[in-house]
Amino acid sequence: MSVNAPVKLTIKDYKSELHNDWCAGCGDFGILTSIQMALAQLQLDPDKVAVFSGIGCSGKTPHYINAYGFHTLHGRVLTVATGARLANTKQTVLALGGDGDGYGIGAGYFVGAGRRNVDFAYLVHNNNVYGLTKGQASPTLAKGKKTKSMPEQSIQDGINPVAMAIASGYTFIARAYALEPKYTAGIIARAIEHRGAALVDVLQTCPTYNDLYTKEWYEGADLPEKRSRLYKLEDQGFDGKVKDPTDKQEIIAKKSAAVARSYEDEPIPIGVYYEIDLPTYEDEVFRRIPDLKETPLVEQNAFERDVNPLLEAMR
Ligand SMILES: Cc1ncc(C[n+]2csc(CCOP(=O)(O)OP(=O)(O)O)c2C)c(N)n1
Repeated sequence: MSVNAPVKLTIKDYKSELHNDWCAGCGDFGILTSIQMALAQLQLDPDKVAVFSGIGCSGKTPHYINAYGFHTLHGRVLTVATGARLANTKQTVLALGGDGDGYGIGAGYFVGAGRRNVDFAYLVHNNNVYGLTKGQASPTLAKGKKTKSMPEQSIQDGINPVAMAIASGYTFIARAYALEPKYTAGIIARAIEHRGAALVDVLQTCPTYNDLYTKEWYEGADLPEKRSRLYKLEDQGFDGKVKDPTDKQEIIAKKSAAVARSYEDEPIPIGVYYEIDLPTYEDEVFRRIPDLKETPLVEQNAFERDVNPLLEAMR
């Protein structure tokens, strides 16, 4: 082998040495493996990847990935990920957190990030509960449902993350299942490669607090012929990709089809619901401040910038 032969990165290259303290059988393990598989699939240098998380069991994920990482504040992961991406547009940015983090306390930021279309991939570990704080109902748990960690049935209805993402302006929207890492890795790789804000809502089991949506439930262990409660959109010929992003009618048709599928609850569709190629927030920043394209903010010396034209304009 030549000394200059490129080194092929494998899953091992994205694993950290830190001790993992998730519960045995947690769906977070499947999501972690899926992320590492996706990074290896794309052969991304760990130095060029930054992973941001909110607070929750899922928030520990960056600790277990060999890349840059930042465990931020509850519900604020998208604000930090947005800032980091804009400061260094040479970095691949992954944001992740729980469904409580993203769709509850972080819901306003969720909408704002979709509107901006900053180029990052956001993975939501959707286990229907607040895992870290002992299993209270999260925003995705439907009205009338009661997990073993709740004293009563949920008093309010659940939200629909896919429909919420469509309405907010995300340009890549998918759903995956934590215990199918190979498939989930493929979806995550597509979300990373997509230019713009990508959401992957990952259905995740919580063996400690959620006794309703278990591995056995998702995989239909109780159903005739053990028929899975999940199906893949592409297996039914569904194609959520907008071919002509200037065609309003096509956009409306594709958004409507995605929303309709997202309300199916048994079986639940997984796969890519919607995808469109639109200018990103960064494109607009580069149009206004062209030198940021070649030299990201982190590589510039702010003190050397001539701020006089800006001060003049504000006079
Ligand atoms: C501002 C703020 N409010 C509340 C909390 C307490 N808290 C920590 S994690 C969490 C919810 C975690 O649930 P989720 O986001 O679904 O993640 P999971 O633990 O299930 O991965 C809450 C309410 C906090 N840390 N900060």
